[in-house]
Amino acid sequence: MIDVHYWTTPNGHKITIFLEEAGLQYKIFPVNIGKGEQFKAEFLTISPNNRIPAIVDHAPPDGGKPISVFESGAILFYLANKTGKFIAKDMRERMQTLEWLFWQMGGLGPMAGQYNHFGNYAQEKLQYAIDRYRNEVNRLYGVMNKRLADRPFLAGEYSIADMACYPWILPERQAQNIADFPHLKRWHETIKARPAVVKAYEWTPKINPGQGGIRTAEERAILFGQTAASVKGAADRAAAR
Ligand SMILES: N[C@@H](CCC(=O)N[C@@H](CS)C(=O)NCC(=O)O)C(=O)O
Repeated sequence: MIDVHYWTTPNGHKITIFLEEAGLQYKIFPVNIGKGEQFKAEFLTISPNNRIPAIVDHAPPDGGKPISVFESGAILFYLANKTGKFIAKDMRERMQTLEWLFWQMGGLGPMAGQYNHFGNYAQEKLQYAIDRYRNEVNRLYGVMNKRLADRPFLAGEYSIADMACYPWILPERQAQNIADFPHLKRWHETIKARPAVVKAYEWTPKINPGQGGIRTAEERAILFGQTAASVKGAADRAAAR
């Protein structure tokens, strides 16, 4: 059994997609990041960066004690290694999968995240920041579109690289016109129709029926007001218990 510490966000969806695709047994532990549950002491012991997702695998492949993993890319890599699925065995193809996985983790995810912040969430509209991140997301869409022009998936067969990227292609939220990227559009539609992907997204209305972005001042303060003091505060609270 795998415990999934999860919220209904793109990085959370990556993991439920893998688990559904691989048919692994898992249990969802919701971490409501709008309410600050990512600062609970028990969560920080497995996810010291106070971010979802994180997993605990009670039956790791080495037969040892349960293992926890945080960072969605590391989790996908762990699960691919555990199951031997969605990552190529051939060294060259395997490296391509990792290249595109790291590309998502270091590029598409952070840049789209910053666009979401400045374009959708920030109350003060800073045109320079909005343009900067919308353009960068546009460039990254172009990179993916080109890559997908002559292959069905990012690294040969459908893999953890596709699972990492898919939840982050949100053209409307990212002020992008998907029609400008026909190969990306085809790839996105193909993955969206996969039964495991449909199932993975069924968690959203169950866990977070009011899904719809950050609305309250409290949610803003929790998510956008973090400093080192937030992490230290959580550690102090845990020590005082
Ligand atoms: N690089 C991390 C990013 C994780 C991340 O940013 N998670 C967001 C939700 S998508 C989160 O937990 N936010 C809580 C917070 O900002 O305190 C990963 O891929 O796992």
